[in-house]
Amino acid sequence: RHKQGFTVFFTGLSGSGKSTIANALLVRLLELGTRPVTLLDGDIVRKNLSSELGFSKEHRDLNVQRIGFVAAEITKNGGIAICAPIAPYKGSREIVRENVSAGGVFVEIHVSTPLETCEGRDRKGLYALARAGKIKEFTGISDPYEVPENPEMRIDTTSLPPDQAVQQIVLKLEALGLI
Ligand code: GGZ
Repeated sequence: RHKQGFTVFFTGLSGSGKSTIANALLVRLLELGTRPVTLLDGDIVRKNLSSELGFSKEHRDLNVQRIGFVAAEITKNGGIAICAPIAPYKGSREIVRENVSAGGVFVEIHVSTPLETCEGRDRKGLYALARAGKIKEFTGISDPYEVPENPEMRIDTTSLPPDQAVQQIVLKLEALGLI
């Protein structure tokens, strides 16, 4: 039972709630204890695996492919990978989907919290810096975000607490027969 590995791949704007939900989902899946769980969060990956990369399209694509490679390896070996990069480009997300699907199940979750909410929160002050032109190529302000067309789920955190978001995801994973 539950031998198939899978990847939960969150994509969305900075401040959309990806990291918060990913961390809460990690805790929940560890509690269930069915398989080893690895979290590949955007900023942690950038500090370690992708420390030399910037935010051009080429560098973002490279960053997302690296995350996808690690997630595919984990999935192929029967584990659970949780990824939470912005991953703004459709083509890049599709390549990750193909790689992961070769050895398990790919679950794409668009954290669709609108820009107004993300910018209104501005927890790290990055949107203010981006508006002031102090951060170039900032996703949603001066750089594109290509909205996923067929994600397995969409979650808008504007008025949804993290534990309720996690509950919806757990139900989806159960419906897919993964947990
Ligand atoms: C977007 C940026 C940028 C620019 C720095 N654009 O909310 P955060 O701060 O903690 O997470 C964001 C993170 C984005 O890195 P990712 O690896 O997830 O992006 S991608 O998937 O596109 O490779 C944000 C911070 O880095 N950050 N500069 N210009 N976000």
